[in-house]
Amino acid sequence: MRVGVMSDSHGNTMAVDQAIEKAGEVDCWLHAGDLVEDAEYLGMVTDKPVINVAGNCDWPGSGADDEVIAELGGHKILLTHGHIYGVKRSTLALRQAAVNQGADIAVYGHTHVAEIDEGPDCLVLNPGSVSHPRDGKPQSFMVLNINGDQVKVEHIHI
Ligand SMILES: [Mn+2]
Repeated sequence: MRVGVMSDSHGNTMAVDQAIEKAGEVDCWLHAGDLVEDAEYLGMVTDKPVINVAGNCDWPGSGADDEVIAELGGHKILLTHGHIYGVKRSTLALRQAAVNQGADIAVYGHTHVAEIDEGPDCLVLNPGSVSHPRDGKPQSFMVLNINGDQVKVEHIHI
């Protein structure tokens, strides 16, 4: 299955549209927060299931959870924005939380810097910001190609 992953769109629905177009066919989307409204927009325009969480800019009262475990293609994915795990300093607490909950993939955002960190026990991913990158590179998102145990990550710039 193919899972689209985006984060930190911050109200830029034009960027969301571009990501949808570049992603091609996906089975569902994950949105790692900032903003919940953009995740709702994503679901509306694609007609695909969207799993999403609240970011720090969605606090308080967005109605979305701070973290979710998504079970997709035989994998357990911890989805969270990342601010509650201090990801701007380190992703170690996030990785540990994922492993503690039996997740083999963790997806976060917040830093607006893309990351693919394989590690021994858990694949930690940040798709980058689809709207406001902070790494000097173009806006980006990811697509996970899940085929049994195998997870191939496409990092796509828009
Ligand atoms: Mn944020």
